[in-house]
Amino acid sequence: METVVTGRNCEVRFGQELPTVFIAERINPTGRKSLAEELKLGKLDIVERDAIEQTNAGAHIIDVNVGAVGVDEVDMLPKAVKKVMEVTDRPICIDSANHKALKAALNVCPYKVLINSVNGEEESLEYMLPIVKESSSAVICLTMDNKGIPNDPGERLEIAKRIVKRAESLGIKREDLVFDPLVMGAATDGNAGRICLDSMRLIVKEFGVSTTGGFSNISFGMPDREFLNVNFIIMGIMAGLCAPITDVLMKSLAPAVKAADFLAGRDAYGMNYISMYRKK
Ligand code: THG
Repeated sequence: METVVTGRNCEVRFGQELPTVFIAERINPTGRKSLAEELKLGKLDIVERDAIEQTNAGAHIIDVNVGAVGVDEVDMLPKAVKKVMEVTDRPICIDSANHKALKAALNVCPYKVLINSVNGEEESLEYMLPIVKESSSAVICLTMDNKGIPNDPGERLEIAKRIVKRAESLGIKREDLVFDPLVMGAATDGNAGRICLDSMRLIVKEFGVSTTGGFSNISFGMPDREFLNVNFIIMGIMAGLCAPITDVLMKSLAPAVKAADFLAGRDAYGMNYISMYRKK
């Protein structure tokens, strides 16, 4: 099973048997005051610069999130998506919980995007899944519902089952469902990493689907976040992680992931691993 998304001149594929794909996370005002201030003023200079920088750093897909207090998402999300499409040919991941903003953004994008996200809550299933179907998009599915985020991996799997059932009843294909077993901060819950990866293994075993997750969430409040983030992504790869949402500007990310893909059997004959050394 392979998930496909498209950009202006390219197609990006990911799945259990394919090399890891990076969803670049930096266009997100959460925890980034300068970007939040700019978006409030209706400006897109940082968005433009981030899109270019992340593309040059090896981003496969660009996540676009403009949600912040004082920002009109319905107005700004399509503008940001347009700006990103102007400066990069990469596929886009539209990151918004606001279905009106999501629709507006889809209207300006002629390619197959990744919608971020739907979850197990009735309201989310009701609003988001028809948009996914109508726009022929792929969608990130969060294993949480109206009761919150379960600590038990078996319960996260149950939520995943409900989402698969609902999506398939609308005719959405399984390869267009990308599961996010939810990465929480390890600083506040020392078991967060293990619970997330155990959930991922269960979901992959049950459905064989593609997976993602906000892998930078693991290190909130900790020193040397890059070290923790990269190590957690490496652990994720052995548990079936296909396309982490991550900071592609981290220098140690790409070489570590090339090694992990090879060791996990996702890089036949180590061709990608070897070609990295040829370039050096
Ligand atoms: N799952 C899905 N989507 C998501 C998340 C998820 N989208 C948002 C988020 N979580 C993933 N993206 C980020 C983006 C930035 C950071 C963490 C996750 C981050 N930013 C720095 C901070 O807040 O301290 C600031 C960076 C800077 O200033 O340069 O850590 O879980 N589906």
